Amino acid sequence: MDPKQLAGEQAAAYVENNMVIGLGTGSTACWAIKKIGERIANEGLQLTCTATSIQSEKLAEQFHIPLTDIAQVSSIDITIDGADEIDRQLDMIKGGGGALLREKIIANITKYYIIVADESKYVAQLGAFGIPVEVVPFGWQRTAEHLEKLGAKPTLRKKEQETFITDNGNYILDCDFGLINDAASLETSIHNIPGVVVCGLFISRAHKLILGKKDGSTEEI
Ligand code: ABF
Repeated sequence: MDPKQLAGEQAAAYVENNMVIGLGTGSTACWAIKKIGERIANEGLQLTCTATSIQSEKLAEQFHIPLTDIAQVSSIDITIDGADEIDRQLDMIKGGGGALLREKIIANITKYYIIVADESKYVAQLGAFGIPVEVVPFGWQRTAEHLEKLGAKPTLRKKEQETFITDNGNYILDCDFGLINDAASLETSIHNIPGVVVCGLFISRAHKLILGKKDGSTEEI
């Protein structure tokens, strides 16, 4: 079985009746969303679900999961989400899918944040994957210059030769900082730059990591 499917389906087993659930973004979280949809149908689970992106909203619709707008949700019991990199302290780089702002807003109100990933995402030190930084379009070039002063090589994200626009109407600068030594300080420094909406460093937010492995096993950390 696909390691992403292994991890996603194992995470879905943590969902219990009457919970409030956050539905993450990405191909690994997709498997959890699919399994949650199956459990609702087979077990008659009563859940309140909210989504971290238009992509996960569409998956919820595809798998017949009724959604509640985030405006009606003050706290979330479990969110199941993916990551681009996650280290031994469960600090992460997220945002490769462009959903980092809504993911971080939902992570902030989540009691138990479960990350699902294939083992390639589990790293000794963050940074091989450039940090996605969501920025407002106004003056993005000046924002990029501030990120360069922090040591980044920022690249404006494109999709099919056009500037990528997030669900929130913003741009993303993918910032190569090299391997990161003090992720918590870097997250704060990036967030202090005018024009930055959110950065893709998620520090001390994950409660559990479920890794799917090529040998068909999983590991919970
Ligand atoms: C999302 O999951 C993003 O934060 C991250 O970029 C993505 C990883 O996608 P995948 O599971 O497809 O590798 O939450």
